[in-house]
Amino acid sequence: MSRKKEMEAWKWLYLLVVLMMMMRRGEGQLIENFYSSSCPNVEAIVQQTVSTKFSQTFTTIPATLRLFFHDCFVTGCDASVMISSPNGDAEKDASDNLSLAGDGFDTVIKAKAAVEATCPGVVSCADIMAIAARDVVVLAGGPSFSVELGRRDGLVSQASLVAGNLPEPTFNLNQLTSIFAKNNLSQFDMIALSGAHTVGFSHCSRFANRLYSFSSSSTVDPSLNSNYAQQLMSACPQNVDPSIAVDLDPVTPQTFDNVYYQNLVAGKGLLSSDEVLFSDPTSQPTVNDFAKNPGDFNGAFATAMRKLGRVGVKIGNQGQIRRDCSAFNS
Ligand code: HEM
Ligand SMILES: *[C@@H]1O[C@H](CO)[C@@H](O)[C@H](O)[C@H]1NC(C)=O
Ligand SMILES: CC(=O)N[C@H]1CO[C@H](CO)[C@@H](O)[C@@H]1O
Repeated sequence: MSRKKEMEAWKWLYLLVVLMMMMRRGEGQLIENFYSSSCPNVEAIVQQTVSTKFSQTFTTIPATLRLFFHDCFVTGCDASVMISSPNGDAEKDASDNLSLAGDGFDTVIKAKAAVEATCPGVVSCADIMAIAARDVVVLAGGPSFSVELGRRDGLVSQASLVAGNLPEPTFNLNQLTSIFAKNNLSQFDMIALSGAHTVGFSHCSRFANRLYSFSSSSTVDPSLNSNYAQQLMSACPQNVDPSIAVDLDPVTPQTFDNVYYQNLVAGKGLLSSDEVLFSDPTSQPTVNDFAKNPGDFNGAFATAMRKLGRVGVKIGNQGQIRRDCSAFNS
């Protein structure tokens, strides 16, 4: 090869590498300072709205956190769960979403309105949800972490896409692990994210089988602490009003802490899917560690939330930046 041809070849190789790096960037990457020039105060604006809403009702915390989780597990973190359909067939209308508390939707809609007032048409609803989910954790006393941004809002929201994509409270460890694995989350991440059940409520119907019809040999789930089982039976008598709900964390229901794991060790996990994390010997060591070491839980939770925020994201020119979080742009 002549000297000139060699130079030419190197030049092409260099261009190819640069191009591949640019494509990679456009492909799957979120970045922390995505809005640093287009909407530098976005995080402060969202935080302000979330804390105002929190001062009105504590439900802001669990409702916003669960909304983010459900959004991410169904067609990715793309605010598809926010869409309202006049026909009642959007993602939020699916039976698994029936119990998503209205305060989560309200928080995101208010934060979007505040952001639009300063930076119209720039910040996605999906990013606002991710920031708000972090902010509620911090407001309840949990760990802070930086949120990666650059998500675009999805163009699809269908109730029929929900079934099979969300974990059920009756799942065993393998079922829990595999539904999280489908979303690039490890069993360790799953155990840490379950710690979100340190706040919020569950309706009686989601665990009543543990009290009244557990198995042929025992009507009450033997992994339940017996005093706790008694308490639950009085809060949730058979045929109770379906709107009745009880605290997921009976000890510190309004603090984002590791007491959830101490409850599991004590047989006070409300859902089967909570208690199984302690009763299964595979996950028990991690539960014991999180119960004893709040720092380990906080670190694992923050890492897992960032990973959750990457699930199925749309970036670059995919999707759109919705003007109204509850409707696709027309
Ligand atoms: C590990 C598998 C999980 C299962 C089986 C599960 C199941 C449930 C169920 C059945 C409820 C009660 C809903 C109701 O009756 O209203 C609930 C509530 C809740 N879940 Fe989960 N969940 C899981 C993981 C997660 C994750 C990963 C998060 C967030 C990171 C989360 C956040 C919440 C919150 C905050 C509530 C309380 C909602 C409220 O009070 O409005 N859950 N979950
Ligand atoms: C999981 O990660 C792989 C590799 O980075 C990616 O291609 C895939 O889209 C991710 N899946 C989800 C649900 O985010
Ligand atoms: C909060 C919310 O939008 N919940 C909806 C869930 O789905 C049912 C219908 O299945 C709606 O009636 C709820 O409003």
